[in-house]
Amino acid sequence: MKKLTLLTAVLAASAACSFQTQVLAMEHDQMMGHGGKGAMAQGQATEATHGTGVINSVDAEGGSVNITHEPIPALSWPAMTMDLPVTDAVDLSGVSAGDRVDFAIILGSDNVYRITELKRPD
Ligand SMILES: [Cu+2]
Repeated sequence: MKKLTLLTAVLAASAACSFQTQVLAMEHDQMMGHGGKGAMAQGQATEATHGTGVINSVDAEGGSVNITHEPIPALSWPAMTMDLPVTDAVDLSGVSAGDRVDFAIILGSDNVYRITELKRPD
């Protein structure tokens, strides 16, 4: 009975997850594949890669944005919608949902991609 209750709770929690969360989880799986491979092949990925996209939401407190970016050939990334953390150098007060932005990302030594520059095109 306890197990059943737990299962029900888990299912309820899953159902509460938004469709977007499911999409993100899926894309993250894909990203592990292409992101990891590219990083391995290049060794230290300290050089910034540039991309463009549209901001869907900004989490200034958490230091991340949800962005729908165009393909980034240098990383073998297809166009996708994803959450990307930003570094402390990025001022998120200047961007909001719906903004088209140019950005630079770097793969950290912890294997996490972070936006290091984010700006609206001039
Ligand atoms: Cu992506």
